[in-house]
Amino acid sequence: MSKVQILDDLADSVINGDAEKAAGTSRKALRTGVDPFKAISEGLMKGMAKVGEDFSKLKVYLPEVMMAAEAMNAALAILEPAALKKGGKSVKKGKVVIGTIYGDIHDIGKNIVAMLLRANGFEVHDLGREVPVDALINKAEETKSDIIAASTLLSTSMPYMEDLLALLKEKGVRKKYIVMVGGGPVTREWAAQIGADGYGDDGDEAVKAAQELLRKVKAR
Ligand code: B12
Repeated sequence: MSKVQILDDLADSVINGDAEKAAGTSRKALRTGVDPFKAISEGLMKGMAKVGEDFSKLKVYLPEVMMAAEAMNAALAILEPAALKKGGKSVKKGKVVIGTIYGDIHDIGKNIVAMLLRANGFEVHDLGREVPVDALINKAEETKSDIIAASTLLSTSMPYMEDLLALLKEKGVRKKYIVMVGGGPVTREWAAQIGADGYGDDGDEAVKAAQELLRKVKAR
């Protein structure tokens, strides 16, 4: 089976919400030498993009989306260790606290960002989903992190990102941290408008922004 066919099968497994096929094809991808990062970005994420598109056109409904998410997670569980091994950066570049912000349970994108940061040498403290803003700050203080990264796919949870920045100021620790935001409804313009330091349209951009922002801070 060709590598292109494997990537297509990964996308299809997410579209069809077939967790077994997603896991099986992920194993096949690794056996065949498909780059795990490529399997995620050009296989799984393509599938999820199609599901999102169909969901907004009411071609599929919430149960199908839930099954797609299960398939995606089953595949990520197999691909992530291989991706981290491939990244293999042993020198820690910086510390990040990450979480999906309060009110939101979407965590696939956040998990991918966390994985890519780890694969690029960051120490990542992932607080999961529906994370209150004070929990993000407390963890950053406790772990002496450099970056606080918040994700949301819900427009109704975006205001909590503004709360995060406000609470950092209120506590007098805003300057201690690089704050990055991202996820579906979040835009570069909005991120700048609320006073966040960084934004990323996807996982690769998130890593680049984290690296660049940290470099600037360390050069000060
Ligand atoms: C899968 C999914 C679900 C799954 C989530 C499973 C899970 N464990 O995550 C389930 C079925 C549970 C779900 C539930 C709901 N969902 Co939903 N869901 C989706 C769907 C189809 C795909 C999201 C996804 O995983 N994308 C794939 C990942 C890889 O992409 P991503 O998240 O965008 O992440 C990338 C970038 O954004 C970026 N990034 C992400 N985070 C961060 C953070 C930082 C710091 C940076 C720099 C970058 C970054 O990098 C990531 C990797 O490349 C979207 C549709 C869509 N077009 O997005 C709807 C969508 C997000 N859901 C939506 C809604 C409304 C809901 C529900 C409220 C539905 C309901 N009525 O119950 C509930 C949410 C309840 C809650 N309290 O949270 C809406 C949100 C609308 C809005 N703007 O507010 C969407 C857009 C669908 C739609 N068109 O209406 N959903």
